[in-house]
Amino acid sequence: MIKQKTGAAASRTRSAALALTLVLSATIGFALPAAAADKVRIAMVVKSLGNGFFDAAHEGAKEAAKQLGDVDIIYTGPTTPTAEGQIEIVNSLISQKVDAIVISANDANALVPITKKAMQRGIKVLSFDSGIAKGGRLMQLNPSNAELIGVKQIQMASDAIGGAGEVAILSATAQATNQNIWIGEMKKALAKPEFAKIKLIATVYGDDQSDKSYREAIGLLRSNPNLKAIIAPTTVGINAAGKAVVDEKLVGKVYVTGLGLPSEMAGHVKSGAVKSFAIWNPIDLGYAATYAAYQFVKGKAQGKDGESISVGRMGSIKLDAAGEAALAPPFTYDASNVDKFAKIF
Ligand code: RAM
Repeated sequence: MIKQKTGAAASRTRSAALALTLVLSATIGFALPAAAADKVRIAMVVKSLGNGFFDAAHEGAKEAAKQLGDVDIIYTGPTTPTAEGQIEIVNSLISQKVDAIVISANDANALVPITKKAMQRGIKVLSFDSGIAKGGRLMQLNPSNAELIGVKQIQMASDAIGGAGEVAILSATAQATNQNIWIGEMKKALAKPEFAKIKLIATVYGDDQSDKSYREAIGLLRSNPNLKAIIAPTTVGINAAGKAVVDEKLVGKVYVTGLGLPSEMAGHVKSGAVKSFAIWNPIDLGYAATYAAYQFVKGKAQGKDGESISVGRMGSIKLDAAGEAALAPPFTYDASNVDKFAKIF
């Protein structure tokens, strides 16, 4: 027969159980940080938070982390796209002793001293999307070939306006490495005979902020009555320009093109403000950058000229003499396919 425990015996059992719980939680308490310390900590530092393009890149980073199994992602960035904000963040990541930093830089040169410091402390620094100058990172992952991105945008503008007329560029920040390279390529493309009738009349900067980009687009539209197209090589800018064209009742008179996210651009294609735009897959870009960072941490990549780095489901990337590699060509979106891709990014 099971005897009921006396009060004293029951309380002894309770305290034994409590002691056991304490021992267990102490063990787990020690075990958890030890397990976390075994993990590779990769920080993704973006130009600024709240940008859908980088949210998609973060999705890719998380996918790579899940596949690799022993990676923790720290997703971070300043609230506005400034080099100063990123410098502060990198400084704090150095104190946190992360293993790697993958950064889309707000300035090619201003970040070099701080990322050099990070590398001296053993942190693997890679730039992706918007690069850091060669000495400040181990490699730069470009989404695609820069010339292709430049020509593509001029071609789309030309197609939209019948091959002739005034165009203007609405960019991100004036220091953005990637946009400045693409603007240079657009200017080279405009020098080609097939685009001789297209005239670039202005380049303005919306700083990858929706409100500033919108105001800059309105300014372009109001002060240039003969403007035929706004080319925005930024997902934030192109979205704001599409809205400005609709609000100014200029659909059919001014076309917007450039680099956009299908999820943000589907409405602008429907309104008629946009005929076509392009982009690469930002999820793939974030995935490949994270995967490459892991290879550096594990000593499987050094950043040498000609080196091939395996990037999981994306295959491998090859570094050139400038320590750069590129992913796939940009894809074009229009009324025929934008809704399908809007569900993805
Ligand atoms: C914005 C950012 C990013 C750029 C895309 C196209 O989201 O400026 O750096 O690659 O546009």
